[in-house]
Amino acid sequence: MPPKASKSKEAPSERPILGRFSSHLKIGIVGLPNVGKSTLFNTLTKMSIPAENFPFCTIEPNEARVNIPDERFEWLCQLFKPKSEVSAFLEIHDIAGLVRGAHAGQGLGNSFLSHIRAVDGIFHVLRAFEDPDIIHVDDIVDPVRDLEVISAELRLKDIEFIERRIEDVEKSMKRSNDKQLKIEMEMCQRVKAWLEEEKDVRLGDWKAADIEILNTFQLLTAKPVVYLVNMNERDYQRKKNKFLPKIHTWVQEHGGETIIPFSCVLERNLADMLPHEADKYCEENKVQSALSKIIKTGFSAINLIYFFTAGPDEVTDTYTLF
Ligand SMILES: Nc1nc2c(ncn2[C@@H]2O[C@H](COP(=O)(O)OP(=O)(O)OP(=O)(O)O)[C@@H](O)[C@H]2O)c(=O)[nH]1
Ligand SMILES: [Mg+2]
Repeated sequence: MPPKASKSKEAPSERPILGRFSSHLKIGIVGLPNVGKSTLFNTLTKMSIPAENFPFCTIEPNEARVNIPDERFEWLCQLFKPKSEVSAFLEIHDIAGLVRGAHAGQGLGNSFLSHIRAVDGIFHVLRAFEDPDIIHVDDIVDPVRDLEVISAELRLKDIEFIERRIEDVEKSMKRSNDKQLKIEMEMCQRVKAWLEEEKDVRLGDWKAADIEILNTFQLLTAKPVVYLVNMNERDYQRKKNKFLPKIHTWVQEHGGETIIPFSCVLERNLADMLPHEADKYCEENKVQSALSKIIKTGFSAINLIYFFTAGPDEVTDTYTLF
């Protein structure tokens, strides 16, 4: 028997995006210590909106606004020559490294988890470069283990939040018969069970009413994620890295979000060159900066209003996975 019309209308064709509608979106750079987050932040923010076009461009040393590269916008500006050109922007936050046990206060712990709570989406930076001079907190470079560590920390923090919320709602229910409290309690129990199965909230099949409640929680695992894999320049150039196949498999098993390979070293070198030198270098070495793709993909991953075509998933398209 065919499904009822009303039911098929309800069925979501794609996973709903949790989050908020805003023209002021923030994305946080998250990962273990020493994986290249600040280096990426510094190169990304060299792409900042020029000061005269956008006041308060640099908010704090670890927060900056970058404009969203958009050829349509540039074309319109060239055509109409407006007095001021203010394009869409993304606010990027460089967040200090998380370590195992951060949810319980290890490392720089809890305060950084609260910084993650304040952003709309996450750039999860993974270290896929080996360099004995750059210490890895867990000694050996293993990005899949790192993915497990960070995602577990975010989930554990969410469980802690939900448990506290359950206690609060329970207290309120003793004082009031409000139907809304019952709905919230039921939602909290479902979210807690989901997290305890080691699943991230953003991967749940939530209904519109659920999402309305979920959005008030600002859970860490509800935030959209883009994985940025930092590799050495040679691997980036030859589109091959020994860790990439395993990262790809892990990501496919945990939501299948976009993976963007990049090279901090290359980006830093390009940022230090004059534009024509950088162009020449890229042409001679057959490489391209990944920054513009990173910004566009980050913006479209968290933006509920504008959608850019971020292009195909570069990993599955052009990278050697096996
Ligand atoms: N060899 C190599 N070194 C890198 C690369 N990316 C970053 N580094 C170096 O790794 C060190 C740490 O880089 P940061 O960008 O400060 O790392 P981070 O993730 O911000 O670290 P925390 O702020 O401590 O969490 C610096 O000495 C960088 O120069 C890379 O792709 N290759
Ligand atoms: Mg840093």
